[in-house]
Parts: sequence; structure tokens; C-alpha cells
Amino acid sequence: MTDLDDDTKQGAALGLMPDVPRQGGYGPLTTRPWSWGDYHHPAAGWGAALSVGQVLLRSQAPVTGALAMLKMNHPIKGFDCPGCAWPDDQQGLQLDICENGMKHVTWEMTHKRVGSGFFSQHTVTELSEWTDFDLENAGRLTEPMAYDPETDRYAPISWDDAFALIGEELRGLDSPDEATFYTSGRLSNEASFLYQLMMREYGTNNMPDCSNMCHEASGRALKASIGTGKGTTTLEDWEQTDLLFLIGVNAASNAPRMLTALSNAVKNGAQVVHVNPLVEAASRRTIVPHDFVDMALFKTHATGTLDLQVRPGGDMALMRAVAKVVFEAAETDPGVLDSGFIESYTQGFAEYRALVEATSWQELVVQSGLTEEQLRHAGELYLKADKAIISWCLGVSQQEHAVDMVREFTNVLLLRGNIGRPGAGPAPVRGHSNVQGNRTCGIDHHAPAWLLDRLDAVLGITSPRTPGLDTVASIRAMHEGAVKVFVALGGNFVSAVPDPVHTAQAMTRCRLTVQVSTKLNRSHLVHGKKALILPCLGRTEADEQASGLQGQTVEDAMSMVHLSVGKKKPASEHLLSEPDIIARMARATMPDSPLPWESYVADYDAIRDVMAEVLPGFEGFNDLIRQPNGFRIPQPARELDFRTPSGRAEFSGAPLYDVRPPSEDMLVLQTMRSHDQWNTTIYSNNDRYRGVKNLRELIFMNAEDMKDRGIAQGDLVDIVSTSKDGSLRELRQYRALAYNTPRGSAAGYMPEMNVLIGPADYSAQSDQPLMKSIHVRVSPARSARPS
Ligand SMILES: Nc1nc2c(c(=O)[nH]1)N[C@H]1C(S)=C(S)[C@@H](COP(=O)(O)OP(=O)(O)OC[C@H]3O[C@@H](n4cnc5c(=O)[nH]c(N)nc54)[C@H](O)[C@@H]3O)O[C@H]1N2
Ligand SMILES: Nc1nc2c(c(=O)[nH]1)N[C@H]1C(S)=C(S)[C@@H](COP(=O)(O)OP(=O)(O)OC[C@H]3O[C@@H](n4cnc5c(=O)[nH]c(N)nc54)[C@H](O)[C@@H]3O)O[C@H]1N2
Ligand SMILES: [Mo]
Repeated sequence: MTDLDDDTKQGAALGLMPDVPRQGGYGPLTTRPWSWGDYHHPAAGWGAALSVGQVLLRSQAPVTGALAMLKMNHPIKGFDCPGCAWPDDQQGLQLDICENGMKHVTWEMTHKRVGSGFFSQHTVTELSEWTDFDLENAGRLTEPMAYDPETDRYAPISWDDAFALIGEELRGLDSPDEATFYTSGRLSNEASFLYQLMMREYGTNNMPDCSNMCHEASGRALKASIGTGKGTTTLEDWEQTDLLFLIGVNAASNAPRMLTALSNAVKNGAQVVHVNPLVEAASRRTIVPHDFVDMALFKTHATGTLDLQVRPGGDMALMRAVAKVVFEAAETDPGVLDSGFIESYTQGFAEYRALVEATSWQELVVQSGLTEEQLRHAGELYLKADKAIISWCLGVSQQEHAVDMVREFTNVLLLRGNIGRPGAGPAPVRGHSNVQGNRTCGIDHHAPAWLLDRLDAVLGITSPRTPGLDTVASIRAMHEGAVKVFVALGGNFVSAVPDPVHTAQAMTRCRLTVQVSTKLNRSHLVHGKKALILPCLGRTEADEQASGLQGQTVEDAMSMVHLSVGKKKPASEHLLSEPDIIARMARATMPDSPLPWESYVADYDAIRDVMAEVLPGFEGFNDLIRQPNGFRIPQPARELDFRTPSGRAEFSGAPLYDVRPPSEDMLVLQTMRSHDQWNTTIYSNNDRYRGVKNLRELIFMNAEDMKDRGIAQGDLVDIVSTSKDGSLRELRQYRALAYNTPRGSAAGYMPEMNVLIGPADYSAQSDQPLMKSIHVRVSPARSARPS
């Protein structure tokens, strides 16, 4: 294991946290006793209220925090929740808010500040030893800073000098492809459009984004199957459906407002089937998050009717079994297939039927991890439903064969015409609040030709046609020295991506790294030879430009676009808005650009006027967003207009893959979020719905798997992963907890467990890192935890 030890030592020198076991992982340092117990309470409700109260107190923002809630997610009046992408309820709900949205907003609204005084007190080497929680908890960034290697500190720099430095470095590259520009999914539509415009005018398609780790696979699959990379359902469809398969999502933590939709669906008589190796809180009961009367009365609602605990990656076999049940029934009753729909709108049906019929029940049972009875039951539910929705998130999209899996979901929907009509369709649950809008507005390293043609025609630029680098490829290129400048609009790249040591090496080899951020994080400490931190306005804050108060738009997971207007006084007078930062980077890099960068910033209507000319569905953009509740981007597939090469929805015929652990002593480990975190932002070391307190360095295992390995509840274990390229990675002294997860599977928290994922571990279908299927060996810890 010496190579593993070398690796971690090297990481600390590059700005990663020293490799010391910490009960709290990247969360708050703690030595308080950890505990684990079953959680029996309904999701949301007063537990949620209490938890929000704690975050409000810690952010020192109780009163403003509470006021912000009242302005959030309202038509036009306030700002859009910067949390998840779940749509707002349009039908008269006055207060569609949730616990985790509240935490998210108050985290941004903290009274604590990180200015030049803070940076003069701490060297970067010293800050590296802080946990990720402590870094963010220090407060909001207030002024632009540049790294000074002489003092190993960040020192103030004027905005003008900062932009001049960026311009000089970008102009000095041999090729624009020696720079790469990351986007995190909170960036607004307007800022996304300006950002991609700047990159394309400059001459590169190198646009890694968080979608490359999130729903890249879903987009690719839907595009191939139905011609648009998005889901087709609306919230009304969720109310009307007879059957909802909810696959690989922890809704109670990661899209809590979905609980309302789930409880409404169950109330309306729908079957709501939760497909997940774990039985997550949303599959039990909830107190509807916004319903304070229910909260006061402890009135609960059912949010699920059935749990199917598949093995990791077993979802494709489950769905193929559902199709098999349909084909078997069709032998006696051909009416169970929507033949009219299949004939008029699809292609590849006969081949798909033959493939499914040739697949044995035995194989489906082995690969799904479910019994034949369970599989047949799922199929019967599908046969009984006139209208069905299949919805999924990372449990599917971060798998090796995710593209084929999502295409299989579409196959099943097509069999019974479950698309393009009310109550039916595919519904990916998106992550960041505007991750879907980023793509719509051009953040795409492999953009379609029509988009580049439109940009060129409308703006008079010459967009590069060579596809650019995504997240995985950008890390590789920086590591090899082919990319020398890294710019990030939001996010925390170093912590979010696999293999922190490899990524740290990649970042430190850059000539310049630029982070546009609201809070301090790991990606500021692991930096290039020159490095800038550029602080920006958050979504809650008033954005005043020459023409007055500005709003920016976001697109939710159901393609609704609405205006978000912050009202709060900015955290510092030195903050710039993201569109302003982008426009000034553009001007500094391309002083002779004919594009009116300054006018775009003076009035964001000017950006929207251009977007209206370039982007389909955005015609009349400035009027559309001033309607109450905004507008929906038309979804051709919803209208049975399938924009595939054949003009039809395409059945796919992928083989059923072997998703079992590669050997008997290995487990398939998934990395997921606790209830108290937002991606790399960790609010506390608790995971309420899974019953965990004061512990993040843990691994949930099946009790039998623990027994086989001589591991007792709460024992310290070492976890060694084997990468696709055969290399080994290790986490030491994690606590093993027996949990209801299928044999052969295990679970733990991101981002700590990114240490176990190697640069080679990404899907050949989607290029997404394999964050849900890491092959690990777990054994009792070789040494005791230092006390
Ligand atoms: N509060 C909060 N909200 C968030 C986020 C956050 O961090 N905090 N993050 C946002 C982002 S960017 C995203 S992308 C989403 C993520 O939302 P989720 O997809 O809910 O994210 P994870 O926490 O990774 O949970 C993955 C779920 O998939 C299950 N799973 C794992 N493997 C499999 C499998 O093989 N099959 C099936 N069927 N299930 C599986 C896990 O048990 C878990 O329930 O949430 C968004 N919303
Ligand atoms: N192992 C493992 N790794 C994963 C995942 C997993 O399931 N398992 N999930 C992946 C997924 S789905 C995603 S989306 C990525 C997330 O990757 P990212 O989007 O890169 O990470 P976040 O943690 O959301 O970014 C947090 C930072 O965003 C900055 N920020 C917050 N608000 C704003 C703002 O308004 N403007 C700007 N400019 N900055 C802001 C703050 O400085 C904060 O520190 O992680 C991925 N990593
Ligand atoms: Mo995500």
C-alpha cells in the first residue's frame, strides 16, 4: 500500500486536507459522540423546521432568513430558490418552500465576511488544513483577491487588474483550446449565454460543466430516443398520473418540494413505486413541507405505495422485466400495446420485442436483484395504468450504462404510448437550480451545429466547430499540460470531481486558475501558479446596473423559465454580478470585440433580446418572462414531434449488462448526499432521515456482508477501491454501519468518497464519472483511530 500513502501525502502539499481520519469528514470538526438509530418520523415537518433553525442561527441570519423565505419562489416578486431544480407549484400555492431550500438561502445570506483582513491572517497552507465546512462557514467573499506566492497568502487586487491579468493570460496562449471554462449549475440563463458567447468568440468549446457529472447521460439518452434531451412532463402530469416509477433519487433530501407532488399523486389514487437499493424517507410518509397547518397537527400523507430494492445498476433489468410482462400479456390481449402509437410514431419495435422475449426471467432476476414475483408485480402495475411516468436521478445517471438504462425507460414508455399525453412521460429530476438552463443557453462542449450556426448568423462571430473538453477530459488535459488556464463560474471543482490528488496535480500545473465564487472553498486553495478569487453577487442580492435593478432567469426541471430578482443589500459593495464579470473578462481578452459587452451589462434586456434571436422557444423572451410564473419552453417530444434522424421515437436494443460485483469479496459502493449538505457544501454531520448524528466518515453495509468480513456495528474499517485501470485507492478508518441495503452493495457520502474514484472511472457512454458504482473491498481497519 505504499503507493497509496505517497499519494495522500502529496495531496496535502497541493492544498487538500491532510489525510487524518475525521469523524465529521469534510463537515464540522467534531469529537461529540456519534450515533445511529432508525428514523421513524415522517419526512419534512417539525424535524425539518428545527434543522433549519439551527442553520439560521449558525449563519447569524435568523430574521432576514425568515423574511427571505417569504419572498422566495413567488411569481416575479422575489428570487428563485438557488437550491434544487424542482418546479414551483403554479396552482395558487402561496408558499412552496422546503427545509433544504431554506438552509441553502440562509447559507448565502450569512452575516459573516471573508475579506482582505481574513486572508492576511491565514496562509493558504494553513487554510488547507481547515475542513470544507470551516472554509465555507467563514462567510461571504467580499473583494477580488490574487494569490501571492511570496507570502503564500491571497492579497487584494483591483477588479481592473484582475481582468487585465485574465486577458493577458488568455491572449498569451498558443491556442484558445489551452483554456477551459467550468460552469456550475446555478449560473443564470443570461450569464450562461454571455459566458458561452465569450468562449466561442474567443475560440474554444472547452466547456466542462456540472452536468457532465449529473445528467449528461439522461440528456444523451433522451436525445437519441425522443429527439430532445429533456423530460416531457409537467407538475400537472404528476397530479394526473396512474403510476409513477421514482428511480434512484432521495427526494426527501434533494428535491423536498417533490414530496408535495408525491403525496398529491397518492391521494389521487396513483401507484408510486420507489426503486432504490435503499428505502429512502420519501417512500414513507411526509408532512407536506409548505403546509404549516399540517405541520402543527402532525398530519402525514403517504408518498409511496411500493418499494423495490434493486441491486445497484439493477434498474435496467427491472424495466426490461416490465416490458416482458407487457409482451407476455400481448400474446392474449394485443390491446395492451399501443399499436397505433407504435406504428405511427416509433421505430425499432420488432427488434426490441425480439430482444426482450429472448431475455430469460432468470437473467432478469439475477441482474435486478429482485424476485420474479416482484418483477411481475411491477409489470402488472404498469399494465393496469392508463398513464405512467418514469422519473429518475443520480442513482441511474451516474451508472456505467446510464444511457442505455434511460433509453430502456423510454422503451417501456413507448410500448403503451406513455408520452405526449397528460399524466405520462419521462421525467429526469435535475440537480442544481439552473443546470437545465445552462445547456439550453449554450453551455455545451459538443453543441449542435444549428446552435453554432445561429450564433454566428445573429452575432457575427465564427464559433469553433471542433468539440471541446468536458469535465473528465479537462482534468486530463490540465494534468498533461495541454490546458493552462482554468476558469470556474461557481461550484467547487476540486472537491466535486473524482480523485482529488490527481485533480490537485492538474490544477497546480495551470498557469492561471480563476474562481468566481460566493464563498471560500477547496478550489481556492488548490490553485494554479497565478490564481484569482472573484467574488460575485448571490441570487438573493439586488443587482443594480446602469438601467436599474436587474433580474435573471432560470429554467427548472420541467422547462419552466422564470425571472428571479434579488432584493437584499449585497454582502459587500465590491461584488460584481456574474454577467458583469463575464463581460469584463470578455472585453479584457478581446479588446477589439465588436460585441456590445458593456451594453449587455447595462441592461440585461439587451442580453435577452439577443437570446430571443438565437434560441428556439425564446422568441419574445423579454415579454414572456414578465408574465406571472414565466413561460414553458416548448418540448417538441411532448407534441409527438420526435426530432431524431428518423423523425420517430427510437426503441433501443442494448444488451443487459452484468452489474454484479466483479468478485465475491467486492462490494458496489455508491456515493450520495446526506440530508444536511448541498453537494460540496456541508451544513452539519447529521443525516436525519437515515438516523445518523455527528458522523460522515461512514460506510453503510448489509449486515450479512459485515458478518462475512468480521465487522461489527460501528467498527472501524478500511475501504480499498479498484479502478478500471487496476489502480488502488483507499480510505482508512471509516465506521461501518449495518443498513438496509442489498447484499453486495454499500453506500457512503460524497464528496469525501471521491478519493476512491480514479481518473479512468467514467462511463464510456456518457463520460460521466462513476460515482454510484465503485468496486471496493472493505476490511477491519489495520490501525486504530488516533484519539
Ligand atoms: N438538499 C440538497 N438538494 C440537492 C442537492 C444537495 O446536495 N442537497 N444536490 C442537487 C444536485 S446537483 C443533484 S444532481 C440532485 C441529486 O439528487 P439525488 O439523485 O437524490 O442524489 P444522491 O444523494 O446522490 O442520491 C442518489 C440516490 O440514488 C440511489 N441509488 C444509488 N444507486 C442506485 C441504483 O443503482 N439504482 C437506483 N434505483 N437507485 C440508486 C441512492 O440510494 C440515493 O437514494 O439533488 C439536487 N438537490
Ligand atoms: N462522489 C460524488 N461526487 C459528486 C456527485 C456524487 O453524487 N458523488 N455529484 C456530482 C454532481 S451531480 C454535481 S452537480 C457536482 C457539484 O459540483 P459543483 O457545482 O462544482 O459544486 P457545489 O458544491 O454545488 O458548489 C459550491 C460552491 O458554489 C459557490 N457558489 C454558491 N452560490 C454561488 C453563486 O450564486 N454564484 C457563484 N459564482 N458561485 C456560487 C460557492 O463558492 C460554493 O462553495 O458534484 C458532483 N460530484
Ligand atoms: Mo448535480
